[in-house]
Amino acid sequence: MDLKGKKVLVVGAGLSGIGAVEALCKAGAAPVLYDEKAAAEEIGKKLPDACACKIVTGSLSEDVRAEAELAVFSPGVPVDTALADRLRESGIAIWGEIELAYVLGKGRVIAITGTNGKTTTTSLVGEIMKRHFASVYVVGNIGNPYTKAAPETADNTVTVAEISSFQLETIHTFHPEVSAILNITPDHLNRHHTMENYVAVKERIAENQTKKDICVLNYEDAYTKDFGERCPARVVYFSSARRLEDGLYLDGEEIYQAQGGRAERLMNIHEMNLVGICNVENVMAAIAIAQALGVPMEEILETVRNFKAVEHRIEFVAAKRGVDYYNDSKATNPDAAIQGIKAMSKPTLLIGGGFDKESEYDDWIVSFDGKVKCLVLIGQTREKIASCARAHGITEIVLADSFREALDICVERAVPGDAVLLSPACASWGMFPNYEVRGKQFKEYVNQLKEL
Ligand code: UMA
Repeated sequence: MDLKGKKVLVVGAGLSGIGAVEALCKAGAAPVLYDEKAAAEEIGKKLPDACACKIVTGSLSEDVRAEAELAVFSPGVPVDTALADRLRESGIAIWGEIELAYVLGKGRVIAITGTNGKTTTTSLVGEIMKRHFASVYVVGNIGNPYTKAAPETADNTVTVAEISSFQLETIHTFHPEVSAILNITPDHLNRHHTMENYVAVKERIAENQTKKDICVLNYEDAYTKDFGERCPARVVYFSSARRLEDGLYLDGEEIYQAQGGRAERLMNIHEMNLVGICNVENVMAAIAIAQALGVPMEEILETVRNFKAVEHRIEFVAAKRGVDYYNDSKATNPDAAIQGIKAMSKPTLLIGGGFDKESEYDDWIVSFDGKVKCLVLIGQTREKIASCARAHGITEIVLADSFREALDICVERAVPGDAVLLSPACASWGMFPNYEVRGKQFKEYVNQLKEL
């Protein structure tokens, strides 16, 4: 589609919307930026001077909507609203920021999704690519809008995109050369309503791929294993639980790669700086992706050996007064939080709770496995989690009225040899703008703790 002169309604004035407006301006389009809640003055400050654009806030008038020739929705804006329906009824296509970036961009594209592990895998793949290729962009749900990079991409660039389920709802022609679905467990059900919808939207990452492309899938996840049977791309599986005839797998502490039943040892997991089986899976996926792009194996493994944990993902912050503090703020759903508590080996004071995404907490509580000596709960979900924990026999539960109070309680109750883990199993919304702010506040608090 030629975007020159096109009137494009961009919905949402966060990172994604601002990125979309900038890219549209560069493409010669005429964007109108609409945000239901943010103030026009604040939005104006975020836009570069070169980007003249009409800003609309509050309710959207029929006139403005009727003028649009295309709509670009931010990922946080649902597509089952009255506005989306009106646009579709008028024959206006709704693109996401990912679709827009893909249409405007060039070069090779890798796309990584999954309920958990996306950011770690995307960062690692980005590092591997940067070592091998001259021009690499790491974009998407990782916090860096794809549209910022798209106008700069060229035939020789590689774009590594972390893609969320929200972003996959609004793709149309998006066609990565290599895609990956790391795992699918219940998350964002308030937005997607059913697990079936959530799985279907995750699978869309491969919908435009052909047998010339590759899709990397987890053999141990029932949803992704099943998808492998009908995936339009060539599938490369990885497994942390069994030997595969073809693909990557973990056997004991060693990672192997097999082809037609012939296996080659790649590395020992202790050569990595990452902890937990989830990270072994992320590494295997990253290796498969990088290999599909033609990066030599020794180069891939060298980068894996040097790669450190991503901020906010089971991140060791400091040892204070004999207590280890870990920031796992990125555990915004129960499944991610299971990985967090699994990685702990000491008696743990666990901070959980936050925004209610209608998740179930039973599996998370069961995974505590006697390690949680005190469960400190915050936010909208604290009562729901507390009653679930009680039902599973957990008695040491404290409800805190603020994040600060939760941290104070942990410091008071922890003794040398304990760990304090922020791994909330919930989104941060309602108390914080995002999980990064929650994690940074945790780290600031820990770092200012004095030794006694
Ligand atoms: N807004 C409306 N109408 C609505 C909803 C929101 O106008 O119905 C407005 C809000 O007032 C706000 C703006 O939209 O001003 C926010 O848009 P957004 O929620 O899409 O957030 P962005 O700042 O654009 O960030 C988004 C992603 N956020 C979400 O998907 C919620 C970021 O992922 C992503 O890094 C960024 O685009 C760049 O691609 C964050 C995230 O939380 C990390 N992702 C979820 C997750 O990982 O679980 C999916």
